[in-house]
Amino acid sequence: MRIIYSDIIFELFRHFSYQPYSIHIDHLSNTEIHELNYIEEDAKILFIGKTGYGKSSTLNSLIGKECFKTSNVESCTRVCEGARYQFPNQQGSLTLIDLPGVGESKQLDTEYTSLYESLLSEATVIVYLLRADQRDFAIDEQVFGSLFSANEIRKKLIIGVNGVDKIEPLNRRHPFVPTYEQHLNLDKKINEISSFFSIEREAIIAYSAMESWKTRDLLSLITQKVVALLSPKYNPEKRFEKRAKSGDRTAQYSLGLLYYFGDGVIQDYKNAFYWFECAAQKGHMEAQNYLGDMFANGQGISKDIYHAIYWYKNSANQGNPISQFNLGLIYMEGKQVSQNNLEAFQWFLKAAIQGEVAAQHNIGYFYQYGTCGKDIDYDQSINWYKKAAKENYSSSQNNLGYIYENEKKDYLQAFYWYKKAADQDHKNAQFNLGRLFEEGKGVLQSTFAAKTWYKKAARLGNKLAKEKLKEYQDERM
Ligand SMILES: Nc1nc2c(ncn2[C@@H]2O[C@H](COP(=O)(O)OP(=O)(O)OP(=O)(O)O)[C@@H](O)[C@H]2O)c(=O)[nH]1
Ligand SMILES: [Mg+2]
Repeated sequence: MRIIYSDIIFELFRHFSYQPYSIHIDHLSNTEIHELNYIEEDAKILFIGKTGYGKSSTLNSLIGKECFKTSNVESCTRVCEGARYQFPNQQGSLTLIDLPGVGESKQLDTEYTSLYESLLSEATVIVYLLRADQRDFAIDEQVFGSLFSANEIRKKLIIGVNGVDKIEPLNRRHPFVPTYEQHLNLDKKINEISSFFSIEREAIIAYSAMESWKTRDLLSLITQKVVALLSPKYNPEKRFEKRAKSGDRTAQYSLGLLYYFGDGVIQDYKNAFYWFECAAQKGHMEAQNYLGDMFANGQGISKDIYHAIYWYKNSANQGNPISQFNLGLIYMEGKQVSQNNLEAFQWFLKAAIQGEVAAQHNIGYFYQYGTCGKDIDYDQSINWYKKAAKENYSSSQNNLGYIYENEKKDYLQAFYWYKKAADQDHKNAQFNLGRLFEEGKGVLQSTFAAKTWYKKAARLGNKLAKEKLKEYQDERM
């Protein structure tokens, strides 16, 4: 079935006829086939440009058969047709798409240009055709200006300079090989095109469809671009895109993560937000937490603490300790919602029970100071701090030291915990340890050791340690 382009322009890619031809297999190297095999989608290669420049002829040369109608007297291609090469992985394919050419009449140009426009964003690579023997770029300049100004589109662009056999001075070698003079003129032509259209030379390829000269190189260039733009090896997002688009929430979450952290892709909060939201709506617990983060921090969406709480709660109620902790923090800090220590305590407790060390510390703190609507309870406090301290959470170790020193008067224990935190560069613990040495509590008195720890703490910015050191200096004077 052939479909006339104007019938269903927007549905074009989904509906138009792909001929069952495959690309001339000799035109692809084993390495190229191997690289293409990683791709699990259809790479669409558009051939566009002025009528009669050899779009259909180029496709015929790449396919190795006269499948597309060509003519040297009248504009020929009136419909969109394509030839598809299915990759050995049976998942992806490469489709070469022949389109009608511009330059026939003003009215058709407007029509065809809008046809091109509607296809560009879905195209993987666009091959824009020029002729080696052409001098006038007026129409091409217009088409370029209206179609290829966006960077997104330009990175898909290849300029094919067809008809190299027609470049002056003509030669009659058979098979065709350009002469030295033709090579020189071709080189000049390519430079001219490169600067006229502001396209790097690497994206320009000269060939002759008629003589099948270097059409293989054209296919190589197309393949390289397809691989660079679609292969999951170079585009990590491609690993998940297909499944994400078909509604797989795990793939949607993974895609969200890639964009959120810019992991192998350009960091893009809008995209991250989009994919996290898709996954979160489907109940993905971790995606719900990230969505909460994005609302809380105003990433990819305007800051909205109530939406943040909504998503954190969804995630927390599914048992996510990170969301439980985040909710605890929001209510404890009371910056954007009214402070509610009781609510904070309840969320922290849920997270703490699941082993979230920062939450265990906060529960310990609430019991140490009785700031959660409950009475001070040192035994409870010690119990929670110890859980976090065993995971090397230095603030809990320091607070344990403090309770043992000041409430339990167990200086050996105090020394033990301060030392653990001090060894992890906890500056307040270093100061506290210095004090124990100075006062000989839980350890033999040692001014030297006291000074050593004060110095460490002072270096990290502990003010009390600085004052202590100053006192020592003053005593000496
Ligand atoms: N000498 C020479 N002639 C070519 C070459 N490529 C195509 N032609 C001729 O140019 C004429 C037009 O080629 P087509 O392939 O029909 O051009 P098209 O771009 O598809 O044209 P439309 O379908 O009208 O847009 C045909 O007679 C081709 O034989 C080439 O490399 N060298
Ligand atoms: Mg044609």
